[in-house]
Amino acid sequence: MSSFVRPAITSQYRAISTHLAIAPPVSVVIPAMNEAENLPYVFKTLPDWIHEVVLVDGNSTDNTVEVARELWPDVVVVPQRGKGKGDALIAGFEACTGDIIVMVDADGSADGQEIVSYVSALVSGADFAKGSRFANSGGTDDMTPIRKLGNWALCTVVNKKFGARYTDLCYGYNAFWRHCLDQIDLDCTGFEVETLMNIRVVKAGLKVQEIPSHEYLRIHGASNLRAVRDGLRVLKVILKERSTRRAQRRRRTQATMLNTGRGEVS
Ligand SMILES: Nc1nc2c(ncn2[C@@H]2O[C@H](COP(=O)(O)OP(=O)(O)OP(=O)(O)O)[C@@H](O)[C@H]2O)c(=O)[nH]1
Ligand SMILES: [Mg+2]
Repeated sequence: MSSFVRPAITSQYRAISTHLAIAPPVSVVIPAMNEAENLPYVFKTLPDWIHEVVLVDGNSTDNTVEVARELWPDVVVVPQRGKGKGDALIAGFEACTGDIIVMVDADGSADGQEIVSYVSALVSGADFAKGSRFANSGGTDDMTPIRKLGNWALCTVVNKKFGARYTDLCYGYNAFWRHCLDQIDLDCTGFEVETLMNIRVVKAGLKVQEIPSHEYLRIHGASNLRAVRDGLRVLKVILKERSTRRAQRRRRTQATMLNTGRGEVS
């Protein structure tokens, strides 16, 4: 008789589509500043297999928090200490308890039904599932031609400078395994957060999979993004990340030369 004892199943698999069952719990982080009118559209599209929803409230002056609690009674509300979307997301990530974290905007522009595609990529081996409006079958109803041009130019610079192969850069619909956070150490406050994540995952050598995504029009209210101001902040992040990469390379070369006795460093 065989002495093999089947190991106990510690985590429960659950179906997230007709083709896929997963074990890891999935957290959804929603940064929201005065989005009460949009939240019904956002929550309506979220799948019911989500482990938790973390809403980071940017000191909303409307009833964003009350509406969120009404729509999703178990919602975890994180009051934002600082300012900006980046600051909100960092606070939200800290509060998540799931193994997988999905970022979803609260303006009704993201379809929660796409989460299954992001999660599928992650459980199939990707570390970071990056939404793209310009990958095949992605799209946007929301971007003006000038914003498309700016995004394309910044994306081209990132691809060239960091060896990435992105088709989109400044897009807020992404998902990743929680362990990525240890490797990308986020430290920014504004809309440049998405670019910073996209650069740091490449610098950290993480496996990135682009997910075609459709961005719908913001349903109610006005955008908090200012194309020129925020475009410049994105450019600043790219240049800063580039110079720290150069400094890291220099330090590595110097260390190698010292170790091999091929040079002296002053
Ligand atoms: N908590 C919090 N959320 C914010 C802050 N700034 C923006 N957000 C949220 O971040 C999400 C994206 O912001 P939007 O204003 O839609 O900006 P965007 O999607 O980049 O730009 P558009 O394409 O023009 O809509 C929305 O859910 C906002 O409510 C902030 O300072 N704090
Ligand atoms: Mg938006």
